[in-house]
Amino acid sequence: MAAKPKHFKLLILSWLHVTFYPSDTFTDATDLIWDENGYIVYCPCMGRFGNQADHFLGSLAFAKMLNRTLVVPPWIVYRHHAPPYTNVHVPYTEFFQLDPLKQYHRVVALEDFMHHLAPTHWPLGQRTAYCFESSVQRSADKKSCPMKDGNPFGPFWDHIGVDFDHSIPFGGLDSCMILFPPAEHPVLALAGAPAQFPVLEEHVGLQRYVVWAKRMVQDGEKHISAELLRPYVGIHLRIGSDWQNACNLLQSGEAGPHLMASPQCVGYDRQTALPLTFTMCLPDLAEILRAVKLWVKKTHAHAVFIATDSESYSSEIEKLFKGKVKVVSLRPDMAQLDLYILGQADHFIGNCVSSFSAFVKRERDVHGRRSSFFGMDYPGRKKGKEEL
Ligand SMILES: Nc1nc2c(ncn2[C@@H]2O[C@H](COP(=O)(O)OP(=O)(O)OP(=O)(O)O)[C@@H](O)[C@H]2O)c(=O)[nH]1
Ligand SMILES: *[C@@H]1O[C@H](CO)[C@@H](O)[C@H](O)[C@H]1NC(C)=O
Repeated sequence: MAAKPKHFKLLILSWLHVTFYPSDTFTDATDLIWDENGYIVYCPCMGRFGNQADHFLGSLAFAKMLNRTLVVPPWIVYRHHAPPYTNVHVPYTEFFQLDPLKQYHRVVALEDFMHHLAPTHWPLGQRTAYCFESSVQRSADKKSCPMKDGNPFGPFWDHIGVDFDHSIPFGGLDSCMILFPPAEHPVLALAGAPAQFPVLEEHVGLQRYVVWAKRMVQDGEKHISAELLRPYVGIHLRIGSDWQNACNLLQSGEAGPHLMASPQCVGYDRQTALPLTFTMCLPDLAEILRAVKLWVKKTHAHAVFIATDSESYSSEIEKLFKGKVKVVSLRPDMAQLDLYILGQADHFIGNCVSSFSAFVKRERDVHGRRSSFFGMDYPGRKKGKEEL
């Protein structure tokens, strides 16, 4: 029965340029027993990877609170600059393992849910959309949930072959538990993640259940041993033109210390949040070199790994160490390879405002590995005076 998704997987992997290993990722259909307490299905329709990951953690917590099984969606990857020039839906299990999530709460991959459970328990003609009353107001007929309006909404549900037959609007997520008992509302299908961005402080620790897939580990470790030397410092440069626009909000005073992922370094409490400087959002070359020099020295690093959304400044960084430190930037087709290698670094310097950096920071925290940010050498402290 698993033949269909496996075959489909090959198609995805062919453009991701990942080696295909026989799958350990698809659940044996026999483990799938219908959960009488119901399911939550959602589209990770906001943002790219970092945003989707934040939303995933919150959704996991929400499913646990409602005691419904979370249907784990694929990652939506926007391949508009390169083949296949569309959205690609990459199963969760391409990057991470499903089983560790089960230590926290019941989950099923969306692909498995659609293949094994939906035909009997969520059949055609009985698919209800649940959405906020406010979004119904925006729909064409003012009655339906606009589940498939626009990109990425339409392509997501089309990808799994879902059309909605009914709509049930509701006021807010906290009313779901009372309004929708699972006996009458077995599958809560939501237009977006039942979660906040950035991830709430109390859900940051759920990162421990997000464990890399074996093939990601193999691929990542192969690069680390072939191209890097330990100890190495990993840095994330989020400096491209889209990012410059976001950081300009700080320059113009339109944003306070809480801008996107920044609570991770300035603190979650608005009252006590540390200042968020422009350099923290958009480090210039001088700051990049300063921070790299500091942490290479402190960790006695032999290599620097650069993940970047645009420029790598690798020749400038090489010059800084007069060729004595190996400088590596892979610019992989698949951003997750950068994430993996940053996660394994002996020290990580991230961008406090970026949710891509936040993914790495959370993972490193789980494993007790040290991180800092550009413009903030000691996260959560105003001045980096304390010793390591
Ligand atoms: N390979 C690679 N891709 C990156 C890097 N930095 C950013 N990107 C790409 O840019 C995307 C940025 O979006 P997010 O992952 O949501 O992270 P973010 O930095 O909070 O950015 P916004 O969502 O644009 O606010 C990532 O998902 C990657 O696709 C990097 O260092 N390496
Ligand atoms: C939660 O759901 C599971 C699985 O359906 C069920 O066994 C369990 O009794 C439920 N717990 C509560 C507190 O309702």
